[in-house]
Amino acid sequence: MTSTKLLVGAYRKSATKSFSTSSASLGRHYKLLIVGSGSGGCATASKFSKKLGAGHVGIIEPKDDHYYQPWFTLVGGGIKKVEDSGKKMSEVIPKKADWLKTTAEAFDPKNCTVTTATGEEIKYDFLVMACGLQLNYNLIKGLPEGFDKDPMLCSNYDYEYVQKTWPAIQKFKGGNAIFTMPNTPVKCAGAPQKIMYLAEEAWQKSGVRDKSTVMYNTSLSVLFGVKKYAAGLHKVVDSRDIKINYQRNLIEVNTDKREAIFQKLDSPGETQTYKYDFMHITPPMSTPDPVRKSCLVDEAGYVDVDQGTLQHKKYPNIFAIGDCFNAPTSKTAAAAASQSGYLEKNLTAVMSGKPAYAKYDGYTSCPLITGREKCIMAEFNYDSLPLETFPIDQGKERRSMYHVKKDIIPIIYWNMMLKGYWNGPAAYRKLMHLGTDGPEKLKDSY
Ligand code: UQ1
Repeated sequence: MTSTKLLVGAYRKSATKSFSTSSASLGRHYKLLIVGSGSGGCATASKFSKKLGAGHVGIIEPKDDHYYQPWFTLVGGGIKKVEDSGKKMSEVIPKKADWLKTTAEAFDPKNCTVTTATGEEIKYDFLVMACGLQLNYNLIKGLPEGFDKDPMLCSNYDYEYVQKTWPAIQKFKGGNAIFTMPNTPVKCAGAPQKIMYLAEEAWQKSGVRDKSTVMYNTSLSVLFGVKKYAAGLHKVVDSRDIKINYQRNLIEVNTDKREAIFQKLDSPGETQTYKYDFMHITPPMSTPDPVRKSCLVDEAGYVDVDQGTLQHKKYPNIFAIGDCFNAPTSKTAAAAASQSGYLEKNLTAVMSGKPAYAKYDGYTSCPLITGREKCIMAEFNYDSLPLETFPIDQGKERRSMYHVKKDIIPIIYWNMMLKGYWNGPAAYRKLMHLGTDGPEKLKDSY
């Protein structure tokens, strides 16, 4: 896996101005500094560099490439190519923003500075934390090295390991196929099971399904947190004879014996060992180490914001967007898109001396692919109530929703969201429900 540290200080000529912190002049000061150029960071940089003009927005990001991570499910399922999942960072960071190609190592919110890996202190008037989540494969004994030893271990969450998924699915000749979900919040909580449905379907077609047990070993005690979509998923699981083992948290992989050891969260101190012939692993995740160790986070290690305004609870000139904060919604790019609209309003207000006023409702969406050409399009809010865009029942498997996910949303993502022009589908939801009782009415029946 690429270490972010290795990239620190690297300097690449690119379309977007990029600064190595070692070669640029010291003592820089930005009106708005953004930490991270994932989906939330880019959308924010686009919106505010247009408003504030060139030279006033800085964005700290060490990586060379930006990946559209929802694509990885399709790569693992043999539907899309990994090469098409990303673009050069220089192409997605807006031209009017300064790209600081390094990592943020320390935060001093009282003095409004961020110290980078090269020791530069960058000053800001306003800070947006958009640093996402880090993948902690190393917290599972036997990983990450196990991925190099066993071709039947794969993981859609990582650019390298996702490339093992489809070959492993094709190689599987029967036995135990295990799909895991860890004991931490993850980005896209549906992804650990989407790949299971794609794999199971492939095994039905290749004829190995009758010789195999397909298991979803999840740390949670429910299949999905929203009743309506959990009901739809349970129908899928039952009809396809998939076994769900609740409260099982993967702690060790022994590649020599092909054994996976799970902590039994319902019987403290006990473990359970499963033989595996194929395993898809979703790793534990956390905010990046420097953020997790900073004073910006709550006890659980997430940036501590007001769940409505996304403003930091202690430092009013700091906001957060995307996967890194502690508001209780499901972490997805769709959530970040919706948040970007509220963040724009609130940060603009605070920049002109007014209070933050716009209240994010927790909107998030998870296109739950259940097979090639099938998808349950979950959309919901903080109260786990469905907030559906289309005037159809999205709790059922639908071909139309599969094509929305596979063909339409990537176009929206690259051409609208990253450029600051997509705040989620809320406006379209109202339009789509004109002439019906509307989603508000539908909500009552859930
Ligand atoms: C969405 O807005 C979005 O942001 C770009 C996604 O990102 C990957 C999504 O997956 C989804 C589902 C949405 C919601 C949009 C529609 C049309 C339901």
